[in-house]
Amino acid sequence: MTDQSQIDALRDIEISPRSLLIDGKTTAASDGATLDVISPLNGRVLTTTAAGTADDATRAIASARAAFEDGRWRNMPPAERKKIMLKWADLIEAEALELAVMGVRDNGTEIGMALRAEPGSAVGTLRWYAEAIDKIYGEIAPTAPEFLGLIHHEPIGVVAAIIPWNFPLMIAAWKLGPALAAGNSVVLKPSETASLSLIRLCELALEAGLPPGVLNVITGEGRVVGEALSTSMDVDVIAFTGSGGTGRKLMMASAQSNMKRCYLELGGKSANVVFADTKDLAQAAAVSAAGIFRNSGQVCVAGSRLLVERSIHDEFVEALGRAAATMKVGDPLDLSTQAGAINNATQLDQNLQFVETAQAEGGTLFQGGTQILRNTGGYFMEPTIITDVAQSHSVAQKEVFGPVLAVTPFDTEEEAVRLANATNYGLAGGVWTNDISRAHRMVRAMHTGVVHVNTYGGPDVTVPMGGVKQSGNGADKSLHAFGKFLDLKTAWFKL
Ligand code: TXE
Repeated sequence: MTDQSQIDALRDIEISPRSLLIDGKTTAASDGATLDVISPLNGRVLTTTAAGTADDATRAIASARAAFEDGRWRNMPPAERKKIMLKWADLIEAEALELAVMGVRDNGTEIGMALRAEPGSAVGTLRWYAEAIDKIYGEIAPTAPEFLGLIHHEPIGVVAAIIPWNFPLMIAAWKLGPALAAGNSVVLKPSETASLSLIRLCELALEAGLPPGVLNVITGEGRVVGEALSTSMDVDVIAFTGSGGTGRKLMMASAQSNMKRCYLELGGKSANVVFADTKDLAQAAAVSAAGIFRNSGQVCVAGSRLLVERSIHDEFVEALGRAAATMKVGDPLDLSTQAGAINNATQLDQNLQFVETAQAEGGTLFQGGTQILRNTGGYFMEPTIITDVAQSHSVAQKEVFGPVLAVTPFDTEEEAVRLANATNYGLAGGVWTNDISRAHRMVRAMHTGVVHVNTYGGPDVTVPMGGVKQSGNGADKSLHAFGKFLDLKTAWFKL
């Protein structure tokens, strides 16, 4: 168990400037430029990272390609690769506290959640995929006797993993685990506003024995290095989590270059549907509050639309409001904090703007809605509940990615389904009911990648996580994630 004094001992330690990682070596950007890392805890410069250039991205891609072509990783016996990945997970686990604190100072997530969801989750994910390395078999097709049809699974080549800021280690591990376990090489691009712990996580891979060039890290601006990766003729796969706008650019860049595969996880506007027959409404309210307000709503699957049966609407919103009001928002490095900082100033402004627009469009500000703890210099916002939201309102259609919940009542199951599906997104959702048949009907009817039933959040690495509609394509997690990083090859023999 971590105690507060261990965290406090790390909260102010100096973080040295971070470099790129190309071909196993740390290196400055080709033009020497750096980016300031601003801490959302106090608005101050924490350190700098290298502002990679397009040339740097090209060098990293070339290094990844060379590593792939000479087979230093993909042709290593599976048991050896497994050993290296397991050792990597051990090294991350040994540094979990340092990684979590550095990550929180960089991205603002509350430390209690960061410890579990960042190094904790990354370790579990990497171990899970490492264990799978020597358990993926080819297939023999059921052919006529004079033929033999073999199906091989082959690594694809160079994967560009483009990572967002909300859970950098967890989400990176969802890409790195299956991509590396499958034998590919990777160029990883962290977010400008959450790169520090992720760079360290990748350095640990080298310390664990991952051969140079197999994993390269390019920090810098998305429009520079991200674009260089997406337009490259020598990247085979993009594995991305981030905004829909960037997702579109990646698909266009793919079409205009080498038609590389683009796997996109683009967030959502997930409906959390509460029926009046829910067994424990108080618990449903508490879990629903956590499902939108933890990490200040900066969670791709956040239950950001509450659809609640009209007969319990007022009672439920009151209960949820009480749960939200008692959540401790503030110092992300305090173990008792339940919602930390907003990652960056732009995101905070955007959140506040959503609240204004929601009211202008006819919504009612039930609770919250303002920036708090200004004296810290950091970016904090109250958990916010907006009622009387119609599905046409922006707050019901657009991802806020902040602690803002939009509430809409419904009268029938049919109406609940219609409202739940009435957005362009389809990442996640929730259903609360004591009627097992209704729960199954809702799971079938909700057009999303994940449906939580009588809970919200927390599915582990054993199950896929990915969106439908404009929430993206191609799932992270589970054995299905290998499909993104392995090609099928048929060998057809005449016997
Ligand atoms: O995302 P971007 P931002 C949503 C959320 C949030 C909004 C903006 O709604 O408010 O996106 O966040 C890299 N080519 N999500 O600005 O820009 C960028 O450097 C290639 C939802 O951070 O999409 C970073 O590494 N790459 C979400 C990554 O893309 C580019 C998580 C994501 O940044 C690029 C985060 C380009 N042209 C934000 N431009 C989720 N699905 O959970 C930027 N990048």
